[in-house]
Amino acid sequence: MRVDVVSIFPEYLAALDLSLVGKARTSGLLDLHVHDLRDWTDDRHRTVDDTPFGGGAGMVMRPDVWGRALDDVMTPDAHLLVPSPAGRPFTQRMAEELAGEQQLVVACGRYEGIDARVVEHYAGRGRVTELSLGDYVLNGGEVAALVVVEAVARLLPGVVGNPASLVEESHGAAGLLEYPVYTKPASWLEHDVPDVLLSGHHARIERWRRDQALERTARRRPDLLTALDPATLDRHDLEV
Ligand code: 6GU
Repeated sequence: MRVDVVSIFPEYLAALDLSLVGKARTSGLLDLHVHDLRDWTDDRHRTVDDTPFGGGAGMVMRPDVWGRALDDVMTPDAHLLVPSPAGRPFTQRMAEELAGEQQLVVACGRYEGIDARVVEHYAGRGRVTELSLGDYVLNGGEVAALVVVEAVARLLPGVVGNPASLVEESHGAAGLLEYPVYTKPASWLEHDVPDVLLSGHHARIERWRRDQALERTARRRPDLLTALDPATLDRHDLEV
């Protein structure tokens, strides 16, 4: 997969050299390019923003600069992502869909955002998604670019060493939060690992983990429980 990130702070994306994403790049599974938006400015001050029509606080990013950048970077089948607190919530389902794309282009806005005609223009020619990380305000789209690239890259075949670790995680197919996990030592500061996990009884361990996942989800994310397909629940689940 090819990913292009355009930002006025390309150094912000340096973290994508590290860890699993960094390895995916060096192994050729992820072809990632980070661009400086100012490379597409045409004035001595390398201006990317101006005052908002209609008045109000802050500055808005100019559509002409973004248009030149995106025309250069986007291939005909690119999916354009525009991080914004006003976007659709970014979810694991969205990451799964994006993992099937040929090219993702992330347009990182700053200030009060990008002139709305940019999304309008590219939405008329291809796929465009404005996405939000959650209900809070960040200073720009760079953190969202890091989040999207990491969430999508780990779904690409071969990036995560053991594909089984993608199966039983939070926001996976079960629609539940993940159960708690433990390792050695079995006793630490008077906190003991639950006996069932030391029992070697696989059916009981599996049942205990499912109960924990259900309880956790009910307490922390009741919205996820109500969204579950009742057909995925077994008789025992209804007693938890
Ligand atoms: Cl994607 N961008 C900005 N600027 N703020 C946000 C966000 C994105 N998601 C939540 N807050």
